[in-house]
Amino acid sequence: MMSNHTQISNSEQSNFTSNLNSHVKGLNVDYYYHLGLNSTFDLKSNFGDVKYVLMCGSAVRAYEIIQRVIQSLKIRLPVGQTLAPIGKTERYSMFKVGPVISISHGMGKPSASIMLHEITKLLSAAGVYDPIYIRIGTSGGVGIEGGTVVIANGVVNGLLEPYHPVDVLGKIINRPAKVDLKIAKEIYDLRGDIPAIMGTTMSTDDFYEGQARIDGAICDYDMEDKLEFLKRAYDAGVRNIEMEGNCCAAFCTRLNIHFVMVCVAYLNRLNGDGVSASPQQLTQYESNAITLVLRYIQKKMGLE
Ligand code: R2B
Ligand code: URA
Repeated sequence: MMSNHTQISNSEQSNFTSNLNSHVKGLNVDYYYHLGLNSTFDLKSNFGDVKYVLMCGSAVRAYEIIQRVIQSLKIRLPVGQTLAPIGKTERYSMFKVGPVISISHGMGKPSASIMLHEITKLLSAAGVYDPIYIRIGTSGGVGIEGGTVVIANGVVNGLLEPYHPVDVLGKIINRPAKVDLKIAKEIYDLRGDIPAIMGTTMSTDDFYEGQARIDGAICDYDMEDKLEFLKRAYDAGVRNIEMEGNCCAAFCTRLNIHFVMVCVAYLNRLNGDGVSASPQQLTQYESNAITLVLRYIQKKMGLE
């Protein structure tokens, strides 16, 4: 039942600008407040060539990702120069090289949503056409080993529904959350030696109770309840759990922007709750998810 809802691609061409809020066009200046930028900057010359928006949780990872982009796209920075974040960094960190933006969205859907609104308006004002948004993340696996990369072929919320509920004017709007299956499959086909699968990703509103952990400060259920829920999720196709995917997917579905999500599993949640892998191991896991996405971008840019 789930897959009927979740396995619908965004359309081939993403003319997202025509779907944007028309009130924005009437503003003299549009403030991308949390990014520390506004529409009076020369957005066209600085951002007009963007094609790929790589989104991740932390500022540190956004920097690591852009360093990997520089290497893999063979971009040469002027000698002695390092890449600086664009705009302000209190909330998010954004970097750009060539057609790629790497930007952090923080933890959880409210934080991700604000970043999505502002970067999308900025890209529209810059004249960007048909961008691809890719979330590169970490997650807990369900029935898969730590280190496995999950390329989402569907996204569900913590109720196992393929929606992202948004409160608007005192009412809940259940926005459908879909991924671009064509791009997801293309990325999967580039896995080579990287352990990777396609599966449904569950996006929750919390790391502990929302993800059926028994090691949070509050837990009103027992181990049996936890495993019953995780097995129910597994049976519905869920292979990993994280905290922003359905918000990103629903935002992109609403605006007709291509969206895919590539998240590595840190652990198998059927075996435990604590993230016990070593920092080196976790870095390697994350690196695998980044490598997969870079293989896709390299292929699209003819750089293989
Ligand atoms: C994955 O990891 C974070 C929680 O540890 C959260 O942002 C997510 O989606
Ligand atoms: N991120 C999550 O949201 N859950 C996990 O279990 C690991 C990383």
